[in-house]
Amino acid sequence: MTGQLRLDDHLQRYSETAPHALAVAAAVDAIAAAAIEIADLIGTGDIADASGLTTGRNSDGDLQCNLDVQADAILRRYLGKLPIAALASEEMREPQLGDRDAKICVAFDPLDGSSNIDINMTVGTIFSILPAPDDLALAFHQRGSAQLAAGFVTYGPQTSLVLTLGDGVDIFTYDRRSAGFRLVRSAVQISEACDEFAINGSNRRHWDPPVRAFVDECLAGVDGPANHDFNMRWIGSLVAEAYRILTRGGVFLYPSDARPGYGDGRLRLTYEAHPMAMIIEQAGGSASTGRERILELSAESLHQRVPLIMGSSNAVQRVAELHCDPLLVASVSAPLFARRGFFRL
Ligand code: AFP
Repeated sequence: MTGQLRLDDHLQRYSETAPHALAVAAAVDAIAAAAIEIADLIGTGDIADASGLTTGRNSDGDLQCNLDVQADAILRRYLGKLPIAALASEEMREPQLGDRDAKICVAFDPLDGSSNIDINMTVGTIFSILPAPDDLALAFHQRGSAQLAAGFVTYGPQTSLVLTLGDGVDIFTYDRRSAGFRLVRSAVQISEACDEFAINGSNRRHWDPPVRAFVDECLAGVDGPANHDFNMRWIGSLVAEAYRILTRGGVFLYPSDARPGYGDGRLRLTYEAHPMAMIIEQAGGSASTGRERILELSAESLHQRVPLIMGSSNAVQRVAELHCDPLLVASVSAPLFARRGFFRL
């Protein structure tokens, strides 16, 4: 049964497979240990002032709560004990260079979705593990396809670690009785077909036409070009959306939009989109900006944003088709507008 395999046994087997594997396994083990401490901290909520109240802004201007800072410190404490060539975090202005002889670099978002903490919703830690380049100044300018491993932890009803080591996606859930992560799902696969879409619909007036056309197709359901009814979700927590897609398929969109500062969307390439894209593709899905495959991209700056459309490959492909073909957008939109007088041009 999958529930018997412990994470540390899984990592032990992997660590013997390649020269960098031992370093990758040690980093994942450290992140898992840090996650248990973070989960305990979040779990106390306002009892221990582990609230989501904002205390300021990080180096990139994002609102920051005390738990963002505490989670960042916990991860850096555990990872700091390992030989790591370069470390980067959403809460750090610049990467921190370390052991020049180390084989790996690690980037992470210590607490994604932290604006959900006060409403007791699932938040998470996202991480990306890369090979250490000869020139460490290039550590976080590598293409997403260079990643050796990627994963995220959900702090929700379960504390679960979603992990890819480059050979499929496995999910481990923390077992408080035995104080260890246990395998609950192996070789996770995302269905090609899509029954659910996730986007923050309040931004509709700011979207580019291809995104608006895709969402309108979903809303038109069996009455429109998709000839299929969809459900909609928006949790406001990337890790929760990703976990749902890994569980029952679907598509997540955080596109660029016309709001100031959202010309490249909201999500960061290095420590959000790259790791999520590796996980989604390893599970048989797709991850795109709408025009380019996320894993083909390399960051020009550490906190660079990128549009992210990820999940069931049929849906991601449809969004890409709409981005490539303005005539298709027009043909999709016209009947929808005509049929739905509210949008009559
Ligand atoms: P926070 O970490 O500031 O809560 O942002 C979470 C997030 O980066 C991602 O997890 C969500 O999918 C997305 O932002 C929600 O963005 P909106 O609040 O604009 O819907």
